Amino acid sequence: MYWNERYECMSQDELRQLQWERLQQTIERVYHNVPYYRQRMQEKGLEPGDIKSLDDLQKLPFTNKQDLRDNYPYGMFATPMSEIVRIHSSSGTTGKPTVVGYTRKDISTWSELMARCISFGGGTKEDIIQVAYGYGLFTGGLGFHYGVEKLGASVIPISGGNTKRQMMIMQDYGTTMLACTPSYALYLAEVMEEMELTKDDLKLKCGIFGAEPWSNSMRKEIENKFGILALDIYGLSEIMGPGVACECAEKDGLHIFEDHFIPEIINPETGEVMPMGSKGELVFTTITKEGLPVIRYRTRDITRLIEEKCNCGRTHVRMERVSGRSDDMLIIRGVNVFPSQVESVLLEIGETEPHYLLIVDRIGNLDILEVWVEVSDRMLSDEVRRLEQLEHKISKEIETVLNINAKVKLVEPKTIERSEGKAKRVIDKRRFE
Ligand code: DLL
Repeated sequence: MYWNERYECMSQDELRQLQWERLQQTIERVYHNVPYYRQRMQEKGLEPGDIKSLDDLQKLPFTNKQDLRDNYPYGMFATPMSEIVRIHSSSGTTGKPTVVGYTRKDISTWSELMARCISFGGGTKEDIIQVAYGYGLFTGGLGFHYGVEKLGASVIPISGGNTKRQMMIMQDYGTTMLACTPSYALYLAEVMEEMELTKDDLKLKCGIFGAEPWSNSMRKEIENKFGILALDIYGLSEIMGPGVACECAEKDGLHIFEDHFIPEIINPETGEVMPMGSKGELVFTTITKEGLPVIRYRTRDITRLIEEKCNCGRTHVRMERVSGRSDDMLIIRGVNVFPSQVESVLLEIGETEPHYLLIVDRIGNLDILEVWVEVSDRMLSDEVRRLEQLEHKISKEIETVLNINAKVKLVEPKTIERSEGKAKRVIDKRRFE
């Protein structure tokens, strides 16, 4: 039933001891190998020896996405490049992406944790697992891929897209488990119906879905349409990729793999650590990573930790499903999008006014992004063809930069509501509750 019972069911005492040993090693490693961390610690008058217990972790400064970007591309790596065997990167920032590197041991840990996640859904080496997360710089595809191989199941590395073919393969190859974003799973279900297939034509029994927020009602819909168990998987590139936390079959929170990551919940406004059970921003410290160890990384994801013992017998703390973000990042069709990225595209083109609004909706099972931009009266009095050309140009540029399709609508001056405080740049009509 367990993939690695020794670690999954460790007693609290043993787990804290293991974390403490691993944390010390990590702090030594970053202090000696990463100038950024050494400098940040020195600014606070800290040396590795000043961290005397797990509680002292709170003395260390936070790390943000911006810190990774400031040290682009490899400045935060704690090993020479000769030890790095894989590079991924995350989308979702204006300008440069975040680059992450893995040593051979990091890849092995990641595969181990992914094998754990797949076994949470009942996966064994008998299974045939269709990985429909994107392969490439995104961590979803390859992260799952290596986990399936580690488990000894058969992987179908189909990547995302080509939905009819996905369904054909699912039917013909006898896929038993599916890995993709929850919104893509719903889209697959829709195409299944269009192809006049039913769940009885498939051998699917479980799906492991994540990389974007979803809800319990979406879970029910996916479970009913495919007749499967649908589990939530969480992760982020900076910490590892998928497999930082995953739901077990109890479907009551995601177990965070505490033998490799130490979670904290902080108040996103003040940075203070909050008591167990409070809702706030999730922060992670990695304690086994070699290539890119991270100390107190602010995920911006909002959740709550659940300390009570889980019925599955595993002892790792659980997190509630992510309920929002403390910044304005959106996830549209699995792609991380910051409104500022759209803003810089508009500024770059320079033919519009600086007022814009992103409207995100879900039509059928697909996320739709509409971008409203104000143009001057003079511009509006131009020929329709010129306006259409501009809409097209903006939409194409957004696609190039963000890798996402957007419908651009040029609107009259003052159409977009002005605000006295923070500008409201986004209307998200999707429901994740
Ligand atoms: O999305 C890694 C991943 C791949 C996770 C496949 C699960 C499955 P990034 O592209 O770096 O990495 O995006 C990380 O996505 O901070 C969350 O805001 C969001 N996210 C990831 N999983 C979930 C989830 C991958 N289960 C960002 N629920 C994170 C809600 C999620 N949000």
